[in-house]
Amino acid sequence: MSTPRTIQATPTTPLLLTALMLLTAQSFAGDTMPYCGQAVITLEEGRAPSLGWVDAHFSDDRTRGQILADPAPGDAPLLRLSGMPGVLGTSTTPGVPGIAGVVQVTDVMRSFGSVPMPQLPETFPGVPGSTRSRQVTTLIVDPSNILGTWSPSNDLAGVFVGNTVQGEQIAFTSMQRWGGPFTGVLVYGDFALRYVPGRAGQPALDGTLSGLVLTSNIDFLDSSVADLANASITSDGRTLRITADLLISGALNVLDPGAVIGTKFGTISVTTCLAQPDVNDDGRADIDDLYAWEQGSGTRDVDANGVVNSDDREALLKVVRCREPANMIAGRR
Ligand SMILES: [Ca+2]
Ligand SMILES: [Ca+2]
Repeated sequence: MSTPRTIQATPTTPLLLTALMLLTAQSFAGDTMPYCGQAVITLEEGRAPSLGWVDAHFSDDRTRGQILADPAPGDAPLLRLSGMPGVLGTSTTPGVPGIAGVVQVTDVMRSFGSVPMPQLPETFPGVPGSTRSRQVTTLIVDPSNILGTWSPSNDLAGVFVGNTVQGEQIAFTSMQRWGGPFTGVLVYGDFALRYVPGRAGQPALDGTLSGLVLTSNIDFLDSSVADLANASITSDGRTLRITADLLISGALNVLDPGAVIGTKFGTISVTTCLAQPDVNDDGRADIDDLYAWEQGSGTRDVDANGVVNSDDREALLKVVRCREPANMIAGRR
């Protein structure tokens, strides 16, 4: 009587395996890259000497020298909601604070697949101390599990994040210039949003850390300027949204002992659109997706905005080009 049962079991097993493999392939094909977006950042002035007042905000187009010398308020979006700026310090005299208030800046994200253009006389990736150090966006995530698929950065003494092991990041393109009761100015920017799992869930003075860290990359690379706390991290597959409080982090405290770690000094609201480059749904992003797109087959709305047009082709070209030859999505984790 045992023989018939063995025969019955044999065809069932491969069918089950096939079904499981199909399910697995579908889930891998959901990987996405941030293709456009911005961070709206509100900054509460006067929370520490090193955070006196926001003097100016500069775009990707400005060199390090221009950022130090150009007149306020700079060429990037800056909206003063309250307060009054002070008078900047010089090389010999300290700055004189105005009235601390709140300033909102908008910092444009660099698209995945986009390599920063050299801004003469500056080059890319740049030389700390003499040029900017513009950042690239490298994040590839499953929208249903953002932090679970965001590769981690190292955390050196709570001060440098991503200095030895740089995980994935969302790169921003602006530079903030601050005044305070010190000589000269302070500059924070070429921000990269990185992830340190060991910080996630940790209690801080003004909230609970998310593990996401805003690093500044001008002269002192990989500096942890702000921890994102009390965060909301959501995605519907088309858009990734991160809203959080900004808390003073380790690098600011090293620069300025008056900057108390964990103190809230603003908020951040990141909105990015997500590109889904696997047009032919085979679990990979490669040249075959471009062929499929050109032939009019597959999921051609790469930027998932509901319209198929040349923007989708451009997004796909960028992603496919920058992923050669390491173009596997399936099995990358
Ligand atoms: Ca594909
Ligand atoms: Ca589209």
